[in-house]
Amino acid sequence: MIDLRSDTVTQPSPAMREAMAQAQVGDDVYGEDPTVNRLEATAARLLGKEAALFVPTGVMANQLAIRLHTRSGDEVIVESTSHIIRFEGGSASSLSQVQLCCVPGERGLLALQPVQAALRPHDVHNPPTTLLCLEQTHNVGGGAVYPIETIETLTSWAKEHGLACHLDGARLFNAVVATGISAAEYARHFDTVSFCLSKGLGAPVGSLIVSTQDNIDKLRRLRKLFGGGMRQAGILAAAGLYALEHNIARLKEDHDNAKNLALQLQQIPAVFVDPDRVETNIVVFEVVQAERSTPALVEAFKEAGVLVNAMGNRVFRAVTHLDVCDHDIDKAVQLVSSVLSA
Ligand code: TLP
Repeated sequence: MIDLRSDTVTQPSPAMREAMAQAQVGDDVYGEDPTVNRLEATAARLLGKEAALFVPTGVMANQLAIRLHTRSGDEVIVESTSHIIRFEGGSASSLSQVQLCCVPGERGLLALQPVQAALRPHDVHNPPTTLLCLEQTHNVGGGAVYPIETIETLTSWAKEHGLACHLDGARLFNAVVATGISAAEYARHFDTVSFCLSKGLGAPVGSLIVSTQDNIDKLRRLRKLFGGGMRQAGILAAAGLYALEHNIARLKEDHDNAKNLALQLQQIPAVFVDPDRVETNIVVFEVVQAERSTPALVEAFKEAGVLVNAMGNRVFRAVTHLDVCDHDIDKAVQLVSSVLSA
């Protein structure tokens, strides 16, 4: 089975498991896990921030950031197809009692003018807009990379208007590898940045959130409040350290595989895909075939031996990662082609 549903599906490699087995651990709620402390220091250094906090998931990282930067009744500007609105179970409204203002973007990327228009004037009728969240790379946008200039424009404007800025950088390192711009250069524009170890970086669990020391102290308390205080988490942090050391540069292979996948899919008459839009490790493609429904197509691909996720009406997402190689890509295209010509 060639699993292209997500880069979350990777198995920890034998070397990563060995690093986990050897990890020194302690009780992290007491701040005594040396491996977690080392991971947090490494993440802070990599992103050029004062401090970092290890959390179980990307969702928790985003939700902690929202809780940190807002008060109940505030409004948060997000892009309409962002992970925060689409895939986090409504947690921003449930956990932080904020309202999300969804601004449409182009492939998930916001432009200044519609964001400016979303800012509500100070008025007793209006919720205070206190936070802007961006996503790098953009998941539903097909792994699209925010140009650094756009980030600068949006965040400068936000700061001028008193909004805090959070980056959901679940796949920030894909952007780093695609552009050559450092994680610290991206991070410098934001008050908080989260990134995931459990996506392209290949760790089984974990995300980090980086910020000032003062914010991280507050987030540490909020993490406890959200039920995310972990004990001998060094076993997981060791996987994260291994991932940061060994699995960043190799993301280029995933990007090459994704581009190759798009170029080959483009040759299939029933498929529409624009390879020029494939900037990182996500390929969004459409099947132009009216006879079969979206779930029927997902099932047919699965029966043939390829797993992809449906993203819309006959629109699918294929994600490359460290457990698929170039041969798997060739094979996946053959299988998709055979399903569509059947
Ligand atoms: N994305 C998952 C699913 O939840 C859709 C995936 O398969 O792509 N931010 C972004 C941009 C993400 O893509 C994800 C996970 C998260 C946050 C949440 O991370 P986890 O799953 O660790 O909570």
